[in-house]
Amino acid sequence: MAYETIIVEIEDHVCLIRLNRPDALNALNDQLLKELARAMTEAQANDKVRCIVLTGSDKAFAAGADIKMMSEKSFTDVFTSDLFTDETAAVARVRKPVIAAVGGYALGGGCELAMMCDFIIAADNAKFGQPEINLGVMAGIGGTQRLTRAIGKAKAMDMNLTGRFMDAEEAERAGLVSRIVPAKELMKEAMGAAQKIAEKSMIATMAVKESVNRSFETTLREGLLFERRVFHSLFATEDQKEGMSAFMEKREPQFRDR
Ligand code: CO8
Repeated sequence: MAYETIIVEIEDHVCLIRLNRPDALNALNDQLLKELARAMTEAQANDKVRCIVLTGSDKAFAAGADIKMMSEKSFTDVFTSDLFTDETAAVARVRKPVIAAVGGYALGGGCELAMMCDFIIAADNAKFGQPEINLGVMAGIGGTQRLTRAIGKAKAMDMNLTGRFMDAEEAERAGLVSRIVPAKELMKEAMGAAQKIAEKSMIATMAVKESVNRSFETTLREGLLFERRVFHSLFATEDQKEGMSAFMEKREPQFRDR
Protein backbone atom coordinates (compact mmCIF):
# COMPACT_ATOMS: atom_id res chain seq x y z
CA MET A 1 0.00 0.00 0.00
CA ALA A 2 1.34 3.42 -0.94
CA TYR A 3 2.30 5.90 1.75
CA GLU A 4 0.62 9.30 1.98
CA THR A 5 2.39 11.02 4.87
CA ILE A 6 5.93 9.75 4.40
CA ILE A 7 8.23 9.18 1.41
CA VAL A 8 10.40 6.09 1.38
CA GLU A 9 13.38 5.57 -0.93
CA ILE A 10 16.07 2.92 -0.93
CA GLU A 11 19.43 3.95 -2.31
CA ASP A 12 22.66 1.94 -2.03
CA HIS A 13 21.47 -0.13 0.94
CA VAL A 14 20.21 2.92 2.82
CA CYS A 15 16.49 3.37 3.42
CA LEU A 16 15.62 7.06 3.54
CA ILE A 17 12.31 7.81 5.25
CA ARG A 18 11.10 11.39 4.91
CA LEU A 19 8.19 12.68 7.03
CA ASN A 20 5.91 14.50 4.63
CA ARG A 21 3.09 16.60 6.08
CA PRO A 22 4.52 19.98 5.04
CA ASP A 23 1.33 21.95 5.82
CA ALA A 24 1.50 20.87 9.46
CA LEU A 25 5.30 21.01 9.88
CA ASN A 26 5.26 17.19 9.88
CA ALA A 27 3.10 17.02 13.01
CA LEU A 28 2.70 13.41 14.00
CA ASN A 29 -0.82 12.09 13.57
CA ASP A 30 -2.15 8.54 13.67
CA GLN A 31 -1.71 7.96 9.96
CA LEU A 32 1.86 9.24 9.84
CA LEU A 33 2.92 7.18 12.85
CA LYS A 34 1.25 4.05 11.48
CA GLU A 35 2.97 4.55 8.11
CA LEU A 36 6.29 5.23 9.81
CA ALA A 37 5.99 2.09 11.92
CA ARG A 38 5.21 0.07 8.78
CA ALA A 39 8.14 1.57 6.85
CA MET A 40 10.53 0.85 9.73
CA THR A 41 9.30 -2.73 10.04
CA GLU A 42 9.65 -3.23 6.27
CA ALA A 43 13.16 -1.73 6.29
CA GLN A 44 14.11 -4.10 9.09
CA ALA A 45 12.83 -7.06 7.06
CA ASN A 46 14.36 -5.95 3.73
CA ASP A 47 17.74 -7.65 3.13
CA LYS A 48 18.81 -4.82 0.84
CA VAL A 49 18.57 -2.28 3.67
CA ARG A 50 21.58 -2.00 5.98
CA CYS A 51 20.96 1.41 7.56
CA ILE A 52 17.99 3.77 7.87
CA VAL A 53 17.87 7.58 7.77
CA LEU A 54 14.83 9.38 9.15
CA THR A 55 14.33 13.01 8.20
CA GLY A 56 11.75 15.75 7.70
CA SER A 57 11.91 18.99 5.73
CA ASP A 58 14.30 21.95 5.88
CA LYS A 59 11.82 23.74 8.15
CA ALA A 60 10.78 20.90 10.43
CA PHE A 61 11.86 17.41 11.31
CA ALA A 62 8.51 17.31 13.16
CA ALA A 63 6.82 20.03 15.23
CA GLY A 64 5.33 17.51 17.63
CA ALA A 65 2.28 15.36 17.95
CA ASP A 66 -0.65 16.76 16.01
CA ILE A 67 -2.30 19.18 18.43
CA LYS A 68 -5.49 19.38 16.36
CA MET A 69 -5.84 15.61 16.60
CA MET A 70 -5.17 15.57 20.35
CA SER A 71 -7.19 18.61 21.36
CA GLU A 72 -10.56 16.85 21.68
CA LYS A 73 -9.27 13.71 23.35
CA SER A 74 -10.23 12.78 26.89
CA PHE A 75 -8.25 10.88 29.52
CA THR A 76 -10.25 7.77 28.65
CA ASP A 77 -9.46 8.20 24.94
CA VAL A 78 -5.72 8.42 25.39
CA PHE A 79 -5.51 5.88 28.21
CA THR A 80 -7.52 3.18 26.49
CA SER A 81 -6.14 3.72 22.99
CA ASP A 82 -2.48 3.71 24.05
CA LEU A 83 -2.07 6.73 21.79
CA PHE A 84 1.11 6.33 19.70
CA THR A 85 2.52 3.63 21.96
CA ASP A 86 2.58 0.71 19.51
CA GLU A 87 3.77 2.83 16.60
CA THR A 88 6.63 4.48 18.44
CA ALA A 89 7.61 1.14 19.96
CA ALA A 90 7.97 -0.15 16.40
CA VAL A 91 10.42 2.68 15.63
CA ALA A 92 12.48 2.04 18.77
CA ARG A 93 12.44 -1.74 18.09
CA VAL A 94 14.24 -1.60 14.75
CA ARG A 95 17.52 -3.49 15.12
CA LYS A 96 19.33 -1.95 12.15
CA PRO A 97 21.05 1.40 12.77
CA VAL A 98 18.81 4.46 12.38
CA ILE A 99 20.14 8.01 11.95
CA ALA A 100 17.89 11.05 12.51
CA ALA A 101 18.76 13.91 10.16
CA VAL A 102 17.18 16.93 11.84
CA GLY A 103 16.65 20.27 10.14
CA GLY A 104 14.42 22.97 11.66
CA TYR A 105 11.99 22.16 14.44
CA ALA A 106 12.17 18.91 16.41
CA LEU A 107 9.62 19.67 19.11
CA GLY A 108 7.59 17.58 21.51
CA GLY A 109 6.94 14.22 19.86
CA GLY A 110 9.32 15.31 17.07
CA CYS A 111 12.22 15.63 19.50
CA GLU A 112 11.16 12.35 21.11
CA LEU A 113 11.06 10.63 17.71
CA ALA A 114 14.57 11.89 16.89
CA MET A 115 15.76 10.51 20.23
CA MET A 116 14.35 7.07 19.37
CA CYS A 117 16.92 6.97 16.57
CA ASP A 118 20.48 5.86 17.29
CA PHE A 119 22.08 9.23 16.77
CA ILE A 120 21.09 12.65 15.55
CA ILE A 121 22.87 14.69 12.89
CA ALA A 122 21.58 18.26 13.10
CA ALA A 123 21.46 21.07 10.60
CA ASP A 124 22.68 24.39 11.99
CA ASN A 125 19.07 25.65 11.93
CA ALA A 126 17.78 22.78 14.10
CA LYS A 127 15.74 23.60 17.19
CA PHE A 128 14.91 21.03 19.83
CA GLY A 129 12.30 21.39 22.53
CA GLN A 130 9.68 19.79 24.75
CA PRO A 131 7.07 22.57 24.71
CA GLU A 132 4.16 20.34 25.82
CA ILE A 133 4.14 22.29 29.11
CA ASN A 134 2.75 25.27 27.16
CA LEU A 135 -0.24 23.12 26.21
CA GLY A 136 -1.04 22.14 29.78
CA VAL A 137 0.46 18.67 29.40
CA MET A 138 3.90 17.09 29.39
CA ALA A 139 6.07 14.89 27.19
CA GLY A 140 4.63 11.42 26.71
CA ILE A 141 6.96 9.37 24.51
CA GLY A 142 10.41 9.89 25.97
CA GLY A 143 10.91 13.61 26.59
CA THR A 144 11.37 13.20 30.33
CA GLN A 145 13.22 9.88 30.01
CA ARG A 146 15.42 9.68 26.90
CA LEU A 147 16.16 13.42 27.06
CA THR A 148 17.28 13.16 30.70
CA ARG A 149 19.57 10.27 29.85
CA ALA A 150 20.95 12.21 26.87
CA ILE A 151 21.56 15.63 28.41
CA GLY A 152 21.24 15.18 32.18
CA LYS A 153 18.72 16.33 34.77
CA ALA A 154 19.44 20.07 34.81
CA LYS A 155 18.89 20.68 31.13
CA ALA A 156 16.07 18.13 30.81
CA MET A 157 14.20 19.80 33.66
CA ASP A 158 14.83 23.23 32.12
CA MET A 159 13.55 22.12 28.70
CA ASN A 160 10.50 20.28 30.04
CA LEU A 161 9.52 22.86 32.65
CA THR A 162 10.07 26.06 30.67
CA GLY A 163 9.34 24.67 27.20
CA ARG A 164 12.27 26.63 25.79
CA PHE A 165 13.98 25.57 22.55
CA MET A 166 17.60 24.48 22.33
CA ASP A 167 19.55 25.42 19.21
CA ALA A 168 21.86 23.01 17.40
CA GLU A 169 25.02 24.26 19.09
CA GLU A 170 23.62 23.88 22.58
CA ALA A 171 22.23 20.47 21.63
CA GLU A 172 25.66 19.35 20.47
CA ARG A 173 27.35 20.70 23.61
CA ALA A 174 24.77 18.92 25.73
CA GLY A 175 25.27 15.59 23.94
CA LEU A 176 21.87 15.40 22.25
CA VAL A 177 23.30 15.47 18.73
CA SER A 178 26.47 13.90 17.40
CA ARG A 179 27.31 16.44 14.68
CA ILE A 180 26.12 19.77 13.27
CA VAL A 181 26.39 20.66 9.59
CA PRO A 182 25.25 23.60 7.48
CA ALA A 183 21.56 23.11 6.64
CA LYS A 184 22.18 22.58 2.93
CA GLU A 185 24.63 19.77 3.63
CA LEU A 186 22.40 17.89 6.08
CA MET A 187 21.25 15.11 3.77
CA LYS A 188 24.69 14.65 2.18
CA GLU A 189 26.21 14.25 5.64
CA ALA A 190 23.48 11.92 6.95
CA MET A 191 23.45 9.75 3.81
CA GLY A 192 27.26 9.66 3.86
CA ALA A 193 27.26 8.45 7.46
CA ALA A 194 24.60 5.88 6.60
CA GLN A 195 26.62 4.63 3.59
CA LYS A 196 29.66 4.22 5.85
CA ILE A 197 27.60 2.15 8.28
CA ALA A 198 26.10 0.16 5.39
CA GLU A 199 29.60 -0.88 4.30
CA LYS A 200 30.32 -2.61 7.62
CA SER A 201 29.29 -6.09 8.62
CA MET A 202 25.64 -5.75 9.57
CA ILE A 203 26.06 -8.41 12.23
CA ALA A 204 28.59 -6.10 13.88
CA THR A 205 26.58 -2.89 13.46
CA MET A 206 23.48 -4.53 14.91
CA ALA A 207 25.57 -5.90 17.77
CA VAL A 208 26.95 -2.42 18.49
CA LYS A 209 23.44 -0.97 18.57
CA GLU A 210 22.18 -3.66 20.91
CA SER A 211 25.17 -3.31 23.19
CA VAL A 212 25.10 0.50 23.47
CA ASN A 213 21.35 0.39 24.12
CA ARG A 214 21.89 -2.23 26.81
CA SER A 215 23.94 0.34 28.76
CA PHE A 216 20.71 2.26 29.44
CA GLU A 217 18.96 -0.77 30.85
CA THR A 218 21.51 -2.38 33.14
CA THR A 219 24.37 -1.97 35.63
CA LEU A 220 27.94 -1.36 34.46
CA ARG A 221 29.03 -4.84 35.54
CA GLU A 222 26.18 -6.55 33.67
CA GLY A 223 26.62 -4.26 30.69
CA LEU A 224 30.33 -5.04 30.44
CA LEU A 225 29.59 -8.75 30.65
CA PHE A 226 26.95 -8.43 27.93
CA GLU A 227 29.41 -6.49 25.76
CA ARG A 228 32.15 -9.08 26.25
CA ARG A 229 29.85 -11.97 25.34
CA VAL A 230 28.66 -10.19 22.20
CA PHE A 231 32.29 -9.42 21.32
CA HIS A 232 33.16 -13.10 21.77
CA SER A 233 30.23 -14.16 19.60
CA LEU A 234 31.46 -12.03 16.68
CA PHE A 235 34.46 -14.37 16.43
CA ALA A 236 32.00 -16.98 15.15
CA THR A 237 31.38 -14.88 12.03
CA GLU A 238 33.06 -15.02 8.63
CA ASP A 239 33.02 -11.23 8.69
CA GLN A 240 35.47 -11.20 11.62
CA LYS A 241 37.86 -13.39 9.58
CA GLU A 242 37.37 -11.20 6.53
CA GLY A 243 37.79 -7.91 8.42
CA MET A 244 41.00 -8.95 10.12
CA SER A 245 42.45 -10.65 7.01
CA ALA A 246 41.69 -7.58 4.93
CA PHE A 247 43.54 -5.38 7.42
CA MET A 248 46.60 -7.60 7.32
CA GLU A 249 46.48 -7.89 3.52
CA LYS A 250 46.09 -4.09 3.25
CA ARG A 251 42.85 -4.26 1.25
CA GLU A 252 39.23 -3.24 1.75
CA PRO A 253 37.10 -5.90 3.50
CA GLN A 254 34.18 -7.49 1.67
CA PHE A 255 31.65 -8.18 4.38
CA ARG A 256 28.89 -10.67 3.64
CA ASP A 257 26.91 -10.65 6.90
CA ARG A 258 27.89 -14.18 7.74
N1 CO8 B 1 0.24 20.00 15.52
C1 CO8 B 1 -0.60 20.38 14.55
N2 CO8 B 1 -0.33 21.39 13.68
C2 CO8 B 1 0.86 22.02 13.82
C3 CO8 B 1 1.79 21.67 14.82
C4 CO8 B 1 1.43 20.60 15.70
N3 CO8 B 1 2.26 20.15 16.66
N4 CO8 B 1 2.87 22.49 14.72
C5 CO8 B 1 2.63 23.30 13.68
N5 CO8 B 1 1.43 23.03 13.14
C6 CO8 B 1 0.77 23.68 12.00
C7 CO8 B 1 0.21 25.05 12.38
O1 CO8 B 1 -1.04 24.92 13.01
C8 CO8 B 1 0.15 25.73 11.04
O2 CO8 B 1 -0.98 25.26 10.36
P1 CO8 B 1 -2.00 26.30 9.66
O3 CO8 B 1 -1.16 26.97 8.59
O4 CO8 B 1 -3.08 25.44 9.13
O5 CO8 B 1 -2.43 27.25 10.74
C9 CO8 B 1 1.38 25.17 10.30
O6 CO8 B 1 1.73 23.96 10.99
C10 CO8 B 1 2.57 26.10 10.34
O7 CO8 B 1 2.81 26.42 11.68
P2 CO8 B 1 3.00 27.93 12.20
O8 CO8 B 1 2.20 28.86 11.36
O9 CO8 B 1 2.72 27.93 13.67
O10 CO8 B 1 4.55 28.13 11.89
P3 CO8 B 1 5.57 29.10 12.64
O11 CO8 B 1 6.79 29.07 11.83
O12 CO8 B 1 4.94 30.39 12.96
O13 CO8 B 1 5.85 28.37 14.07
C11 CO8 B 1 6.34 26.48 15.50
C12 CO8 B 1 6.48 27.11 14.09
C13 CO8 B 1 7.12 27.30 16.53
C14 CO8 B 1 6.91 25.08 15.39
C15 CO8 B 1 4.85 26.45 15.90
O14 CO8 B 1 4.10 25.89 14.83
C16 CO8 B 1 4.58 25.64 17.13
O15 CO8 B 1 4.78 26.10 18.24
N6 CO8 B 1 4.04 24.41 16.96
C17 CO8 B 1 3.65 23.58 18.06
C18 CO8 B 1 4.84 22.96 18.76
C19 CO8 B 1 4.39 22.11 19.93
O16 CO8 B 1 3.78 22.56 20.86
N7 CO8 B 1 4.72 20.80 19.88
C20 CO8 B 1 4.34 19.85 20.90
C21 CO8 B 1 3.05 19.18 20.55
S1 CO8 B 1 2.46 18.09 21.84
C22 CO8 B 1 3.39 16.69 21.68
O17 CO8 B 1 4.22 16.58 20.82
C23 CO8 B 1 3.10 15.58 22.65
C24 CO8 B 1 3.84 14.32 22.26
C25 CO8 B 1 3.52 13.23 23.23
C26 CO8 B 1 2.51 12.28 22.69
C27 CO8 B 1 2.28 11.25 23.74
C28 CO8 B 1 1.37 10.15 23.28
C29 CO8 B 1 1.28 9.07 24.34
